[in-house]
Amino acid sequence: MDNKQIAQSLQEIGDILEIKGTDRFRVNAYHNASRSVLNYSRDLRDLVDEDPRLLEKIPGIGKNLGKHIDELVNTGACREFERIRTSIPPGLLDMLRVRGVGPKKVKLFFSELKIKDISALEQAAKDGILASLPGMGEKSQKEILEGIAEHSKFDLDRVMISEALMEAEKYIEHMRDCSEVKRIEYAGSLRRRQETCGDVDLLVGAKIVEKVMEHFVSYGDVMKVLAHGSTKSAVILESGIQVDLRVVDDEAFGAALHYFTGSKEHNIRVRDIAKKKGLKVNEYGVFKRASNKIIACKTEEDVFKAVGLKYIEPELREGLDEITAAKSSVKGAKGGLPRLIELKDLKCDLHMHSDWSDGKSSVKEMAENYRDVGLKYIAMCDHSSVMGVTGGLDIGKVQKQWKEIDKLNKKMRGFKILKGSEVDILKDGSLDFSDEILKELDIVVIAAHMYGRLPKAQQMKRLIAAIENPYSKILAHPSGRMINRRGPMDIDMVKIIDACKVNNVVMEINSNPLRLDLTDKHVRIAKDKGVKIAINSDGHDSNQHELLKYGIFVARRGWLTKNDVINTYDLDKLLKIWE
Ligand code: DGT
Ligand code: CA
Ligand code: CA
Repeated sequence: MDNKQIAQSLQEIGDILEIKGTDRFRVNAYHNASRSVLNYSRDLRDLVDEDPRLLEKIPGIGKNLGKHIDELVNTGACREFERIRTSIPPGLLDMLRVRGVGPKKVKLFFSELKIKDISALEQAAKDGILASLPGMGEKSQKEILEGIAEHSKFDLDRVMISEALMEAEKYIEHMRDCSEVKRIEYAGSLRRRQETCGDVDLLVGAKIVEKVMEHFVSYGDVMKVLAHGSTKSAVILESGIQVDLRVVDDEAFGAALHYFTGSKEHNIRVRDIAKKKGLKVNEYGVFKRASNKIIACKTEEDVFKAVGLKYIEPELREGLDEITAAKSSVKGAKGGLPRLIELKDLKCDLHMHSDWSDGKSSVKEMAENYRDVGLKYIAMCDHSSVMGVTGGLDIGKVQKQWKEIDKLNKKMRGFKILKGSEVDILKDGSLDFSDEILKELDIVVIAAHMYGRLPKAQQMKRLIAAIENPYSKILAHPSGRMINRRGPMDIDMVKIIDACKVNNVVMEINSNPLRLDLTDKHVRIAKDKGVKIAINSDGHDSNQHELLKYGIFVARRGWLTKNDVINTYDLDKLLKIWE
């Protein structure tokens, strides 16, 4: 269990206690402990290894909780937590996942109406009886129905790519300890960099299979072994993620890697192309149909070449038009395929927060850490004043921050901090700063954080008014969606893209793995319409430049080259965009 999972357990226990009506003090203790663990800089597993008593040094964790966490870390479960968890009907916990429903409401619904799960809640809302409960009303009843509709749309069996990637990398590290493993890669949707993954597919090239399979199922984070076979095995990890393993002869690794990377649609199209050439493709290689003679299998490059295609990057293998673009008959080294942008192409990050608003690090720490990974400049974009809850900056504070930035810029050589702001789009589409401030800012990132549920026509009018503001430079997280948590605003994204084109506004790929907004599909539409894209970390911590890779994944899935992304520009060129 990592810190995040431990924090989730603590949060959940706090929620259960709150539903049960346990005293405030105990409830708060769990919730505070959860936050504290989440923010703790060291891995609790290391702490427990060193000395479990060190747990008590974490703010909000005393002797008792320390013991529970120790047990959780060592055994993957805690008897006390299990006892609490089974003391309420399991459906009550599911209800907490509906937007707008917290522990207090679950308690209310259960105690007043004996509502035990989401379907009973939906029925009660439809029957109109929720509205009459104390503290409720027609409006909150309607919101709950909307929350349930939204919840049912999420595919909670899929995990965010960041989680899948982390689990895959740890597993691969474990697998490398097995001397039989000659080659190992992850394949499937993770390798294609899809925003969520149904499972993690690992592929190993080896000569002797049994030892590899033994090593696979004996991994410490395995919760359940689903299959333990001679070519295939599958497990569920503590985190709930399923991992499939295929072991193939390392001589045929390329063919297997291509097959298991998919997508299924891509594979089908490749097979069709091969068929027309009298060839057959499967996970073992490319064969001549007539003689069954193998002609390629060692590397993916060999496989593509054998069927008359240029190498197609995994991110493009969705069975769309990548095959047509990759035909060898198309001129140029890459034919009709784009030379996809890479992480190393980025020169700047244009959307991040410091401790002036809701970030955790100082402007200086942000600048130094982003500089140390090779960036040449950043735009500090703390929130504007409406975002009071996140410590949004009023005009006075903004001007004060400018002084700090000027000072830092004098000291930092070969690196520049731009003065920016993430300015809120107000309900009527106006921006949360006056023109006097806006015109002084180097970078104006506009974003909608509130009023996400306005009716479509009103929402469109609002966003387009903001895009038309002459000071708007970048539209941040354009849809507002959060993966598995909150759907996008009710808008016509293609029209928003058109408005950005007309008004010379750059659209952001927000790299936070929970957002990944714009989506790959809309990125490609924006590119085709000639709208420039920014890839930003939206970092709230000086190490969150690490998130940029997820933005790059989305950009690559949207067929973007270096030229399509403004973060690859030198500062002079960047500022000319909006001249
Ligand atoms: P996921 O797991 O839902 O996020 O998506 P994938 O693409 O990782 O799908 P998965 O794990 O079911 O299978 C991994 C790859 O194996 C898939 O992308 C292509 C290949 N594959 C699986 N089943 C078939 C199939 O029936 N036909 C073909 N041509 N390929 C398949
Ligand atoms: Ca998969
Ligand atoms: Ca799979």
